Amino acid sequence: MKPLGLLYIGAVLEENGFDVDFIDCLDRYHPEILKRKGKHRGKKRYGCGNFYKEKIEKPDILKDVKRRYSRYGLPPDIFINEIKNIQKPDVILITSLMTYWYPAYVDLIEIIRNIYNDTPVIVGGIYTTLADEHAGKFLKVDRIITGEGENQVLSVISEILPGAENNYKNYNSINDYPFPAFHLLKNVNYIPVLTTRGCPFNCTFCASEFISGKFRRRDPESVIEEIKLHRKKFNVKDFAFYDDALLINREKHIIPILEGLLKDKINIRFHTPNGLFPAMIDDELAKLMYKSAFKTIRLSLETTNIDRLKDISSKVTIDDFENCISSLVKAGYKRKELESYIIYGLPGQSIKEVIETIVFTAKNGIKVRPAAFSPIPGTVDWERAVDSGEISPDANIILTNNTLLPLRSENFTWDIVNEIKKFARLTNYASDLEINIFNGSSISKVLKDILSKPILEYI
Ligand code: B12
Repeated sequence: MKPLGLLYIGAVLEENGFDVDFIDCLDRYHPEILKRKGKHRGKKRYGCGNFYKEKIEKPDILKDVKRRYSRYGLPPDIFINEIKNIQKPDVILITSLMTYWYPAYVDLIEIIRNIYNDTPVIVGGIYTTLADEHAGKFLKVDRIITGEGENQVLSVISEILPGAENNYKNYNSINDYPFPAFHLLKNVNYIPVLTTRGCPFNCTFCASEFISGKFRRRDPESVIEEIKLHRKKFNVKDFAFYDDALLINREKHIIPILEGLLKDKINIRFHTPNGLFPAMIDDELAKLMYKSAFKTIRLSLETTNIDRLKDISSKVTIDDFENCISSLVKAGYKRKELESYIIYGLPGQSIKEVIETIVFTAKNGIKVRPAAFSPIPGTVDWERAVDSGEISPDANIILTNNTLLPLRSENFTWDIVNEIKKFARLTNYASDLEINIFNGSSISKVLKDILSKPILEYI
């Protein structure tokens, strides 16, 4: 989870003559963090790993929830040292990610205000874009920016900074943006890449449309140049695509990008933590992905309920999904190397549907990653959640956290969510061992001892 948006903003500022200092609050390798890490588990494959966290007091609204509440990333004392160690800035820029992390932005701004009371502070990002009114109320800052920031940051600085120029560069297209300023990070162990902005689909639960606007693709040549440059500059092998719709217009986009990179034999690996559209993957693309060393492949399935698939956006059918798996297997992937995202907790969704979807992925021999629904204001599923009484239109944004689904849903209680996760772990384990646990074998009987009644009823 790299702050890619802020690194784009950093690059724009540097390109326009600013000196930039950068504090990464999610730096897992900060020397002070490493000293304190305690139970903090170490590195995982491909540059992944756990964030440092500290248990903190729960906000009142969560007092009765029997779960720990933690702050992830740099604790305040380390952050304060960091900010005191840099030269007094003329302007402070902050990014925001998930909306329901807003208490962290509030705390951070309070700390900054205690140190630099008269320095202008500008905040942008996903939270300010999706919840601008809320941000305006809760964040004590000079400016709140919504949407893409590359041009806006320069015009806002021109307005609010005494002595700033007003003839900064104007970026006419995403191809004009400089490459993100990864050199500002202390440890670059993998690199995120964004080859497009936005998404042409309009899934009922997704907010991409409000964040990124119209779908746009970068020129393949520029993406190739960026990846080659960063491979060399930071000596990293792992590249993670952050695109919403990486495979759209594949003939003109991902295919030339991958073919261009293969020519140079630069020894890199790709990861797709944000799901791929299965309908776009046929034998040809699967072969190219295998050759290009795609190592983490996550496919957006969402559900096997045909009506819901159509309702969500019609971007995938069960046939598309099965054809995609068979193309990937033909290309050389083992089934256990493939993962599918499924969603649970959508308004009106039954537990049965979710369990059936997990069973479907397990029968296909692939892994499943269940993702809890997080209602986002403005989306179709937000309206549905409001209409069904699951969430009040003026609910505290904290309650939209995906982890808090059981607080909103009558069906998806804490026990059921735990059972779903346990069931998914079990089928994933079976996928690792390459065994089918649904064929009436003695193993399938053991399931009865492990799983609770409500889940077994659906198998
Ligand atoms: C890549 C991605 C991920 C990655 C990592 C994200 C990251 N960077 O940390 C992964 C796959 C890990 C991920 C996971 C999840 N994600 Co996600 N993800 C995205 C995605 C597709 C792109 C985010 C991104 O990096 N964009 C690229 C950068 C360049 O854009 P940006 O950050 O918006 O920055 C621009 C502007 O905002 C602005 N800007 C930003 N900062 C600043 C600062 C200043 C000062 C200024 C002026 C401007 C500015 O300028 C930037 C450049 O143009 C978005 C959807 C989207 N299209 O935005 C969802 C999204 C953010 N994810 C979402 C969700 C729900 C999740 C999950 C909860 C899914 C799940 N159920 O498991 C998990 C949660 C992870 C967690 N730990 O909590 C939701 C957020 C919902 C919310 N309530 O906030 C989104 C919006 C998708 C959706 N469903 O609509 N995600």
